[in-house]
Amino acid sequence: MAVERTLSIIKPDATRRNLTGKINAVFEGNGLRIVAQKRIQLTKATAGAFYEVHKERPFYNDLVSFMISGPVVVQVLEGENAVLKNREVMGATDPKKAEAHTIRAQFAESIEANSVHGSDSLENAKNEISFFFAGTEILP
Ligand code: RTP
Ligand code: MG
Repeated sequence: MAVERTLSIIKPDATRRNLTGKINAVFEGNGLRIVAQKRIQLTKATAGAFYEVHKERPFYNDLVSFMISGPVVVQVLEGENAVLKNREVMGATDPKKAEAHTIRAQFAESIEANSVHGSDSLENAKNEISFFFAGTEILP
């Protein structure tokens, strides 16, 4: 297995409920190391650009509004198989369908306010990490 990096975002529903530490404990407990992290307020332009791939989806405008409704924590997670590992730890998009031990099953409010984002492929992870972080901000 290869050591990979993936982009994670703790979404506004979770920062609002003071869940950053609990979510980070799940990452760290599953062998994902937080090698970069910052709390930021996304703008409509930034959130819109980040979710550009979903532009034609019916939930796009709502998703952008939700993502700018409060601060987010953007982070780089590193570990063996980090992209897939993080997707497993996050659980299904819809918390009702997520396995019980996952972040979304434990913390998400709805299919939209689902507490975390995680890159879905190694290629997207590289692009998403460079969207938010300079190389010098990542400290393994
Ligand atoms: P993410 O990109 O945030 O890691 O989540 P994902 O891959 O599990 O889900 P994706 O299909 O990429 O959708 C991105 C985000 O859009 C919101 N969403 N809302 N209202 C809806 O039916 C709906 N479907 C998706 C969620 O916040 C989802 O995480
Ligand atoms: Mg996705």
